[in-house]
Amino acid sequence: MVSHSGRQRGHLSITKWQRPFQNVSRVAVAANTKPQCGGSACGLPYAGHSVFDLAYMTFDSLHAPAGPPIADTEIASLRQRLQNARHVLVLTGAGASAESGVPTFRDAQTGYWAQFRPEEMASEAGFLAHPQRVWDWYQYRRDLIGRVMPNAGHVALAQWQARHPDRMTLVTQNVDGLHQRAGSRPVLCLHGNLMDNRWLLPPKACCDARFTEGDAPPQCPGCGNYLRPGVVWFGEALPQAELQQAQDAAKGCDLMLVIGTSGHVYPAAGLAHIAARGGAHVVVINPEPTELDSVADQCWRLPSAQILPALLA
Ligand code: BJW
Repeated sequence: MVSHSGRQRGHLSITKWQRPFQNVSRVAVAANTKPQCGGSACGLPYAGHSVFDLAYMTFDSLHAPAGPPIADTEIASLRQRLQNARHVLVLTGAGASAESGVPTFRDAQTGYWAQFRPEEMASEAGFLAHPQRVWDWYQYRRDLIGRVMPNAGHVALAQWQARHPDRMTLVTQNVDGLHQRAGSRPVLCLHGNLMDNRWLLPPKACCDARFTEGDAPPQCPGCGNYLRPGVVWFGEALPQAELQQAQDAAKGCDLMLVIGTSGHVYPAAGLAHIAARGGAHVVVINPEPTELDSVADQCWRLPSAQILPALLA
């Protein structure tokens, strides 16, 4: 089941579409969810699931065919590594929230939004060219985030972090606040927060957000300065303190979990390179191949909300 290549890489060869998901019942129980499909898309009613069940039920779990479990020895071995690790760095990306029902960044352009490239939407140039379009996209995503819940993966990370204070640094590229809502503290947010706004240009005395209104991108009535989402767009600097702490943690960790990120975007993706260079054992958890697989010691091709509760129990 485990193949080794490159840097002693082991791939648990289970992919989202080719092979059935593993461990559905075990993880679903850990997350207080039920493994069987409850979605109306599958023709079954939600009956039998409590509100709590539904809140933590993962989108993929609902639609995943059942399959043979991951080798318990693999899980046990990584759990042992976690227990023995001096310091664990966790880097999450959009895939960590996929099973909450949040489209990944590169899947976020669904429906109407599919016609626009992410780079067009998440950049200052894109905003200045089409402020209404970009603002509407963010409002759409804010509305969506307000309606979803942390999934079993977020909860498992938060609980492990609480049980092992000072042994985990949780770094996220996500702007959805779901780690925080699951109880994780602290969370180093490299790309800001979707729910925040800030002024596009340094605010003048006239810039007062109370006087902005309506569905249009809010503008200062005095100078026309725009309010924009408090996220980090392409070409913009990441928050310096958070990035520094994340890089320090990458240098100092002996185990790194890279969860639900394509590994396309730097400097966040660079954390895995730093950790690997420092001798840390790097594990990628993602149902699809990623750009960071080549620096990983192990790649578990699994949806994170399904495997993290078992791994971090
Ligand atoms: C599952 C799953 C399940 C599905 N379970 N997994 C070095 C080399 C090349 C380029 C650069 C470089 N250094 C910098 C750059 C330029 C640029 C960059 O990286 N470009 C690349 C595209 C090539 N970087 C920047 O511009 C950064 N700034 C910078 O470097 O500034 C320098 C500077 C210094 C001083 C002054 C001024 C400037 C900024 C990057 C900001 C990124 N911002 C965004 C938008 C945030 C706001 C918003 O959300 O709208 O952040 S872009 C977008 O990508 C978002 C994400 O956080 C980020 C990462 O995406 P992520 O999380 O990996 O999502 P996806 O969708 O790509 O992948 C999802 C994954 O989940 C997939 O792999 C799935 O398989 C998986 N998945 N279901 C687990 N159930």
